[in-house]
Amino acid sequence: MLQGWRWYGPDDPVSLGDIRQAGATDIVSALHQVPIGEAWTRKAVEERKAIIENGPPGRNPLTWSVVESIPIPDDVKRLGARATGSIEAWIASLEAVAAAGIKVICYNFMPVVDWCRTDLEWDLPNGARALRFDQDRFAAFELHILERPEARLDYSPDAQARARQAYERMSRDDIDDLVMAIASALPGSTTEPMTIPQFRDRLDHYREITPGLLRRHLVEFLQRVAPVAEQLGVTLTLHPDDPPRPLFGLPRVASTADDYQALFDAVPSRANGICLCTGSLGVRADNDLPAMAERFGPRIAFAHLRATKRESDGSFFEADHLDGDVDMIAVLKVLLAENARRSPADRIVFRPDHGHRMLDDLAATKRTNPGYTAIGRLRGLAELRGAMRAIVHG
Ligand code: CS2
Ligand code: MN
Repeated sequence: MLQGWRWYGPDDPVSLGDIRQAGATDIVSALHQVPIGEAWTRKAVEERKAIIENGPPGRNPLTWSVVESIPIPDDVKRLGARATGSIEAWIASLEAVAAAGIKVICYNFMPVVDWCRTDLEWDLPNGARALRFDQDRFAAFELHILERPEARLDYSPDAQARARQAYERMSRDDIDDLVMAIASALPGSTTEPMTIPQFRDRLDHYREITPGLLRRHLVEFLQRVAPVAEQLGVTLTLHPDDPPRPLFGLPRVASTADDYQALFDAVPSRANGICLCTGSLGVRADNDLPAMAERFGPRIAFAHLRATKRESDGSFFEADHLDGDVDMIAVLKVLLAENARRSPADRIVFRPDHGHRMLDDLAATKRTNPGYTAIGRLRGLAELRGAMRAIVHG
């Protein structure tokens, strides 16, 4: 498998030189500067590719192998095939990417909020810091900050009482941090940052969108884009919902094996693929990750390998890459076997996802993207690499 690393572009505090030292060979990047919904130009893609691939002489080469993500604008999620202009712009971006020889594109279909956490600097017992989704703090946000009218129906009286206590414990700064984490869009998010009033408006736009309708819109989108991707030899990989369950009363349709199966049945094109994110999917105890890797093997072009640890109330945090609830060794075995069956041009790219903030990255002066520190991900990648080497060695 190819060792990938997400790079946010020239402003990323982690440099391409750092990535070479981490031992990764493949870059996962996107034109994050382009507003959501605007078509990427071939020129802009070529410029980014040149920055990545024309490294200093004598240094290990890097290849831009995966685009993560071309964002899907809100109207596609709400209107499906009727969002013609947005789908056409998305196809133009896909064509620009394909013209640069990049064969894998990641995307997701989460409405209003992309990946979601309540804590970006949660202290681990070893002194490092992790990302966390705390169910009570999340409920406190919905009930007392966003004040979503129907939210009460989603929580038992007991959960509501815990949310109130969590809210009452928060200082003004805590509240600001929580709003920032949830509403201001985390790094790489494919949804827009929002103020609280904008958040309420966006939720309002989704009133009529049932899970069935959202799935239909995803299928309509794929029916339009997959033939173009197939023609160009590109695989589209759908990133799972993070977390893989409805949030804010909004439907989510990429959370389980059944969700993915429904999409593959509706759009059998070989361009219709999956980004196997073990951390996102692993938040559900009923997602059997080695079984999913086995079942969808040929459709996996890209993998995010990280591990989450679930708590009984629905909270979870990002554990060390080999020490969460997912059986990472079993997943690696399946992926390595799948990869070995493929031609060299078709190898699976994986990246470590969401590392801890640790060692020098803890310095207050250090600018880091939550989950995307150099050292934490280097640790994750090194552990995965060691495990893979041991598996292949037998
Ligand atoms: C991550 C996100 O949530 C996750 O597992 O991989 O960082 C991801 O970048 C976004 O959801 C967009 O793909
Ligand atoms: Mn992921």
